[in-house]
Amino acid sequence: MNKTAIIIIILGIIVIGGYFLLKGPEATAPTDGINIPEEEATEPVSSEMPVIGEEGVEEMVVVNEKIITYSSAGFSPGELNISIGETVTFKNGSAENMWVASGMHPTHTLYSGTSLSEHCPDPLGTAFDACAGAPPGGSWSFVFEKTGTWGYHDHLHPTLFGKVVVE
Ligand SMILES: [Cu+2]
Repeated sequence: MNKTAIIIIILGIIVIGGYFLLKGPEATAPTDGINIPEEEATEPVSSEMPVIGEEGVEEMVVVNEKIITYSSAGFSPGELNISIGETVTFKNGSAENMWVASGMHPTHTLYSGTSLSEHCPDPLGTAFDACAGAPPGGSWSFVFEKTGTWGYHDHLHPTLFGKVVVE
């Protein structure tokens, strides 16, 4: 056997050994919750699984987010039913800016009881009015804290509108 063959064999052993070292113990198949030995049951969850509260995980876990997509044809779905406290994200899939705002155009008083000139800008997000245009590919999110049927429109294209029903 020449040196090269020996080196190849040694490298192979290192690679295979390293693979098993990195792979760690075989994952156990999920059971129906019965007969899990106490040791396994108390083991921490696999590090590959996101855990709420861990650093960097908050962005991945968006609770109760509903999506409405905007295009040049309008908002889709045109009517969305949600529960109070839920977040609706309006995604701009059109080629122009999108300014989501509560009815009625042009004052936007329906949701907040205040007009555009009174509630904009709205950094706390209380008026259901983006108060600005989101660019193509951008989005705008709003948390609905009031029950009711809330008509809205694109302030830049007021003929395009929809409604969010909050229960
Ligand atoms: Cu408007």
